[in-house]
Amino acid sequence: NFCDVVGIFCLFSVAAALDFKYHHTEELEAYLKGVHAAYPSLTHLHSIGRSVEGRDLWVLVLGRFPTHHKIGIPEFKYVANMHGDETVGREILLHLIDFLVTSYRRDPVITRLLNNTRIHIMPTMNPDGFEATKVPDCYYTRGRYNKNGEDLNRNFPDAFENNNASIQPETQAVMNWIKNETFVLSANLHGGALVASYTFDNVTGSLKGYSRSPDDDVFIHLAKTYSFNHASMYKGMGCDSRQTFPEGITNGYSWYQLEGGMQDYNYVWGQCFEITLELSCCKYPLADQLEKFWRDNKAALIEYIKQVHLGVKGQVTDRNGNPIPNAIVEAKGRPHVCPYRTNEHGEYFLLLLPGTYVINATVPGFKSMLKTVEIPDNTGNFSALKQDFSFSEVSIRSRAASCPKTPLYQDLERASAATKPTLHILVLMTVMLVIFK
Ligand SMILES: *[C@@H]1O[C@H](CO)[C@@H](O)[C@H](O)[C@H]1NC(C)=O
Ligand SMILES: *[C@@H]1O[C@H](CO)[C@@H](O)[C@H](O)[C@H]1NC(C)=O
Ligand SMILES: *[C@@H]1O[C@H](CO)[C@@H](O)[C@H](O)[C@H]1NC(C)=O
Ligand SMILES: *[C@@H]1O[C@H](CO)[C@@H](O)[C@H](O)[C@H]1NC(C)=O
Ligand SMILES: *[C@@H]1O[C@H](CO)[C@@H](O)[C@H](O)[C@H]1NC(C)=O
Ligand SMILES: CC(=O)N[C@H]1CO[C@H](CO)[C@@H](O)[C@@H]1O
Ligand SMILES: [Zn+2]
Repeated sequence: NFCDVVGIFCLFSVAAALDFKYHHTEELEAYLKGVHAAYPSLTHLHSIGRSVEGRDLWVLVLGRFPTHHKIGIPEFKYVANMHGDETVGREILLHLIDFLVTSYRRDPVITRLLNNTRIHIMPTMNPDGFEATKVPDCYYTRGRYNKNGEDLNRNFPDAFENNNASIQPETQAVMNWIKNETFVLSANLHGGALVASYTFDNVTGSLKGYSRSPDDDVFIHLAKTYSFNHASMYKGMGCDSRQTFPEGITNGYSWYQLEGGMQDYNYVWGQCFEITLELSCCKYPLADQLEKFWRDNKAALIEYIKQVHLGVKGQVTDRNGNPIPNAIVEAKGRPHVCPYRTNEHGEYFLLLLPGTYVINATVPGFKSMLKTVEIPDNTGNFSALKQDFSFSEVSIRSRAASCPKTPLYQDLERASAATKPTLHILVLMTVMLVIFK
């Protein structure tokens, strides 16, 4: 690590300093600042905004180029503790940080992972809710909500329905952050159950109990990557006998419907595949269990990050080799209702399982370019397949384009909607289950 490399006595012996205990606001900030001071070239620490009570929303970025995006290096994120009383994720992300920085240049796999991935870690999205939860408690408490009493995982613009909730500062900060970075893959850490849940959470009409996205196969793979690398999640026992999850995964809507969730927002408007990880039956367990939670999740957290290298990536350029932003790049047969577009560097990233795909790159106003790609099983390779597109007839930058933040799937689904689930079933499900995701 850094201390070894420069051969000085290290003031911040981070590994030894990180106990298995709960880190409150000041301790969490001190820990993150200590890591950054000890590993200044491997980490970047910044606050993406403030909570209602003015606490910083810290993000530690790790990677060979932590301060900025590099072309071809995908951006990954973990967000924990958006429900302030769900605390396991908050602590295990600190241990993940500790593990990553201390393994760099020692463990060849972690070294390659950090050399080829930019990893953003937000241990708490709801620091006020955490501080409001005074003592460990397995069940739901008011600390779930932010200081204004809003559930942050119901607070995002919804793809299916107008979401009336007024956007909270914590939500706005995350929305700005998502807009600012080209995130490709993400997970959002919760507690109160033991399952990996994937998009969609909401739906218009009845889809026979399953709200399928065009990338359902990829989401199932992502969720299973977590559950099967976890000590017990894959067994699907859930937390009580009334609720089992085969292979430790579930479609979000199949479990229960929710509106304004962060994972649907990431997928629809952030071009980022996000899943929701429920990591503990007890929402806020005693600190003496944290070491076991870290052990149970460590391999899964790492394997999940590696999945950011699935599929295909590349750049779209014009005849002068200049990047074309806002070009639409999609795999044929899996259109996103808000089409995925290249970033300011003309880059695209599409998470796809191994197989043959036709990639369609379209610069609005010009004709499309189609390329058939054979995506190998190369997750161990720390790079997606590379496939660039060069538009010889284009020499201007395309106009800026964006999707409106209004519901998108509504009309699509209503056209084919079957009967809606009856209202009393919805209400019952909501009352019973609203305390998890
Ligand atoms: C990782 O990057 C560092 C810094 O550029 C380089 O010295 C090292 O060889 C790389 N290691 C691997 C395994 O890619
Ligand atoms: C919430 O949204 C619905 C449908 O968009 C609208 O009819 C209703 O008036 C809104 N309620 C509030 C309190 O804004
Ligand atoms: C957005 O990106 C810029 C440039 O990398 C950075 O300075 C700024 O802090 C970022 N803001 C957020 C909210 O992430
Ligand atoms: C390629 O994508 C564009 C933009 O989404 C679409 O209009 C066009 O029909 C697609 N072409 C094919 C052959 O799928
Ligand atoms: C792994 O990456 C190397 C270079 O980055 C490439 O030559 C090789 O074909 C890749 N292997 C697979 C299986 O994708
Ligand atoms: C269109 C639709 O069914 N939207 C639903 C999204 O989720 C909320 C909360 O469960 C429902 O009230 C909406 O009807
Ligand atoms: Zn939660």
